[in-house]
Amino acid sequence: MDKAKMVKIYRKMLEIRFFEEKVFELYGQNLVPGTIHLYAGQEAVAVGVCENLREDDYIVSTHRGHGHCIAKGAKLDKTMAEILGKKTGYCKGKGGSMHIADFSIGMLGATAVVGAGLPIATGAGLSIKLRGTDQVVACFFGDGASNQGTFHEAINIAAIWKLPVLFVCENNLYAMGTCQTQVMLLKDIAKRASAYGIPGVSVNGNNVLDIFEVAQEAGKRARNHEGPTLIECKTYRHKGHSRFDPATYRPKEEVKAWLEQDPLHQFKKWLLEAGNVETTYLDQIEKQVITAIESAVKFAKDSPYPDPHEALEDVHAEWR
Ligand SMILES: Cc1ncc(C[n+]2csc(CCOP(=O)(O)OP(=O)(O)O)c2C)c(N)n1
Ligand SMILES: [Mg+2]
Repeated sequence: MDKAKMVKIYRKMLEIRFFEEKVFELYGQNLVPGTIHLYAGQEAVAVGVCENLREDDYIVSTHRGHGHCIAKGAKLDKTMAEILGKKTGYCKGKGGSMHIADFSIGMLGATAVVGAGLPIATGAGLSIKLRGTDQVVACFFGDGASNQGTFHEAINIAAIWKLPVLFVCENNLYAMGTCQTQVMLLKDIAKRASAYGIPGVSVNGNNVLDIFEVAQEAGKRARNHEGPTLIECKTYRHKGHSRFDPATYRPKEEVKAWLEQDPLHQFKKWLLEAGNVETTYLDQIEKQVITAIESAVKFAKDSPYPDPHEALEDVHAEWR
């Protein structure tokens, strides 16, 4: 990987982290309708995977999806406007944080229904196969979602038909307040891949370079029409499940240990030590990202809310 690519990866991870911090702050000011599910701590997954995708590839996201959108190339201002429910947002303010989508960048949608993204990804994979292109789909979902029936059905069909899907499980150890150990005996969710006859790989979800490599391999396999891969990224969310959750169910030592493995700090350290990148250069990038986020917030705050008369527009498809 060349230096420009490494720096691009750092910038993207930083954009996601600072974006999330801003959303958290705006929520406190009552500017975000509904709730929010923060992605801080999991940035390496979105960026490590999406840096292997082309503009015409697809992603399918979850309730914790701001990071996936930004990693796939969503503009910060339109994403922020959507989260604030403004007319200038990607879905004219009607999707909000949990139902944001933008087909023009291959972002097929976030969904608040746990596990609902997997069949959508399989469907997109089938559409690619029928159209005969070499696109791929990356489907993000959580450890909790991997216990839904949709996980089994979607992966099994994708395996049988050799569909070009990267099933990316973000195992952050918890589904709301439920720890993985309370609901499954398996330690590695990737092992479930063997039930479908496809490769399954567990990777350090806080190491962006490791994820990049695994996703690269899975991407090649998908583009070569060899079928899907299940990638389990072991990671941790820094905050509670949603804005309302103080996450007191997590042992303090566990939180401390994971915070010490912050993906952003680890990658910065690596860039400075092994990547041969200067501190001053990274400081400069940090300033640019802060400015970009501030301008996105201004854009969103200055934008109007949709008119109540538009409430039902774009909600149902036209009958043709
Ligand atoms: C079908 C369904 N069941 C339950 C819920 C309530 N719910 C929302 S998020 C969530 C936990 C999801 O956990 P996981 O898949 O691990 O994703 P994470 O929140 O950790 O990113 C649950 C149970 C829901 N939204 N949809
Ligand atoms: Mg989880």
